[in-house]
Amino acid sequence: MSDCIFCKIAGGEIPTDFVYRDEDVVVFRDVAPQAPTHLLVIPRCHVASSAEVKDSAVWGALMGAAVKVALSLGLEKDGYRMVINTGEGSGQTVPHLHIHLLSGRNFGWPPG
Ligand code: D5M
Repeated sequence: MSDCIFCKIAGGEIPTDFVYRDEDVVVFRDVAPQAPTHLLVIPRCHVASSAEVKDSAVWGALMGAAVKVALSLGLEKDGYRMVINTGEGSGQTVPHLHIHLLSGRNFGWPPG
């Protein structure tokens, strides 16, 4: 999608230091980190939100990449949290599906 900032990041139009890339997924650092480690895991294809996923293979690619990156960084030692905001009411601000991968501090429950 031409005016989607995450499509531009995935497509290389916006220079980005990727933490991980494969043919379906890219992972990069959140510009406004909410934890010492705060990564965004996104599909290369444009999907507006989790509610818009039509192909379940997207979930396999996204979750597989997220856990692979988490383990490669040793985040399981202190724990990590994955968050998917869906829709404005949840706090979603960028309408391109993304998993927040957060670690490096204690997280409260229930989430705010
Ligand atoms: O999360 C959207 C997240 O995307 C939010 O934490 C800021 C981040 N963001 C927005 N633009 C950028 C760029 N250009 N680089 C890195 N991170 C970015 P949401 O769940 O939609 O609120």
